[in-house]
Amino acid sequence: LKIGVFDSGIGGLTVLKKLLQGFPRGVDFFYFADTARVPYGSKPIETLRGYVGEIFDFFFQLGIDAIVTACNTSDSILSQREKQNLPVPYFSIIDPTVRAVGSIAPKGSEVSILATSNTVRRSLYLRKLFRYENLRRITQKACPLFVPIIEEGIWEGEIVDAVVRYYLAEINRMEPDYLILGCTHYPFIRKVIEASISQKTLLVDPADYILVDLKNWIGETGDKESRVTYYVSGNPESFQRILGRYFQREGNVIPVDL
Ligand code: DGN
Repeated sequence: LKIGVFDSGIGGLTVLKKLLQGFPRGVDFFYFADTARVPYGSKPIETLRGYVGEIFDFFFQLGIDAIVTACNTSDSILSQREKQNLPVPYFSIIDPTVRAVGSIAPKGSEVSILATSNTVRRSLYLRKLFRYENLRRITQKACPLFVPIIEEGIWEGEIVDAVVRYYLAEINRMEPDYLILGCTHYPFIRKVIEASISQKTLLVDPADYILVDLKNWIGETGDKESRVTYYVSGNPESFQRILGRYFQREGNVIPVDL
């Protein structure tokens, strides 16, 4: 079974990590990182649609069986119809997260979403969560500095502390019951975010829910060990370094010129 996983950069690795834990066997993962064109967070929507279309075409040439969106920004900019009309199943990261939070949150719960500027502009989380009557207040906050810092390999220390403090000040005053990490890069700085928020706020990592959806679809897998091939549009060496730091091992990284 061939599964294509993509992100603008290294953020989707936080999703891939959970997918590998969920599927130690039976899946061939193809991870595409558009590192030459990251960040996607504030580029014009039409430009991004072109990028995502190129990544999908690349996946189709590889003969993948399904697409897992490890990028909330890309998930936000595609229409429902575009997702449904793809030749292979498309797994949204936003939809299962909304369903999970909407169904577990007790009456009167407050939810906040941290995401890129484009995800906030498209407001998919917000609009979908609004349908749940048990949620009282839903807010979102764009954190455009997070992705460049994380792509730079800065995952802790004073720069991260300062930027987290800057973006989370308002949320910390509101003390929401749930805080959704609405960008797959953010789990890289999860510890810092966790340390800065109220004890009563529960952090939600959407990767947990896309995994559930994928599990339901795949069912039983074969017993050959799962493996990953990485494709990057940018510098393969710097991507390899990140893999070493994040997974404690190197990977098979192939440069691609889209
Ligand atoms: N990691 C992506 C997301 O989940 O939205 C986007 C990061 C970016 O390119 N700004």
